[in-house]
Amino acid sequence: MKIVYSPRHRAHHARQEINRGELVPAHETPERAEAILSALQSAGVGLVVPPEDFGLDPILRVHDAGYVSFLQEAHVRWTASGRSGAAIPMAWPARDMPRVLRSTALDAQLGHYSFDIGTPITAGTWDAALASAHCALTAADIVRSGEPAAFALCRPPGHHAGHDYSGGYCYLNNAAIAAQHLRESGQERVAILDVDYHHGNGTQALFYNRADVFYASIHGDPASEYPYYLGHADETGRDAGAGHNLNLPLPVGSGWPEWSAALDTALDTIAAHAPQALIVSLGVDTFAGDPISKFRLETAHFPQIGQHLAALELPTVFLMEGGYAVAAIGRNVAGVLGGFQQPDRQ
Ligand code: OKP
Ligand code: ZN
Repeated sequence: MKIVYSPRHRAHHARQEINRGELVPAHETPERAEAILSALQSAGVGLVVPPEDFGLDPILRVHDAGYVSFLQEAHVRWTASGRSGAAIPMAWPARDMPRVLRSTALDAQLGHYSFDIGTPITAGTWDAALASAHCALTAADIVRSGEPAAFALCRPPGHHAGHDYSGGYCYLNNAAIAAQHLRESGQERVAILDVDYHHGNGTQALFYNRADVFYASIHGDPASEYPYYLGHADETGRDAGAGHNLNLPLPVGSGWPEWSAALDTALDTIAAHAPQALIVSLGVDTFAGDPISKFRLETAHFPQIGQHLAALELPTVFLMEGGYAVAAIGRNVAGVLGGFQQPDRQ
């Protein structure tokens, strides 16, 4: 399958993040994408192609225009106000404060357009995020044109970003942008399967009241795991979207037996919704060696994930989300895609 990749991801490079109350080296690094690219090339997964330029239109079908403008300007404003490094939010409205943005202060806007402190905006963040979304759109078009699958090597990731907020290393919701694009180019029903360790709160929220995009996620139980405030099993959709959201939270420490049982449930439910296309939010932070996650999948399990997905026999857009064990991320992603392409060989 084709691999859609842009070196523009490198423009987004935060050196540090705040984790567990400490300033630590960032986990979401350019090396992640480079490691995936070289592993996919070594494994012969497919031709590497650049993203097409879709401009802003398909982004604005999902995200708020004020948010998109803010992302483009935030770091320039940060620097103009005499600060160095990345723009980082530090204040958010509490429940009894109005959610409408009245202040023109940069710090008010940083808080308004985000939900955590871990998603810094650097000089190149906007360029990288836009290229990442264009990778997802290009992969969607490749599949729409008749190829059975494509892989978008998205970086930064997207599944935590909502209509008008960043968070969890995410700025633009690549999966949602690809899903909306498929919807508007004629696919009546699209399913998104999110296998990243973390619940894709942004993707869920964007489609929560819609029946045309089904969202299913297998993730660390938000009772103890990020993003904490969304991803519980009783969130099943609202209004027209009732019954079109499936959360399968698993306890910390879960391994292949529990995880693959949840995958079977997710795939059965997706099949019952009879979508015309599948988008896979592919995170490999379910790996036992992941530094910020707590499932116990081994490298040998990733080809089996691909194999299970192939059994759905749906046009499939894979796009990259998380995975932070850089030494293993390439082989784990190559494993999923290889298992999908050659299910009999696994
Ligand atoms: C992004 B993706 C918990 C800190 C959590 C954010 C994690 C974002 C994961 N100690 N920090 O879903 O892989
Ligand atoms: Zn994750």
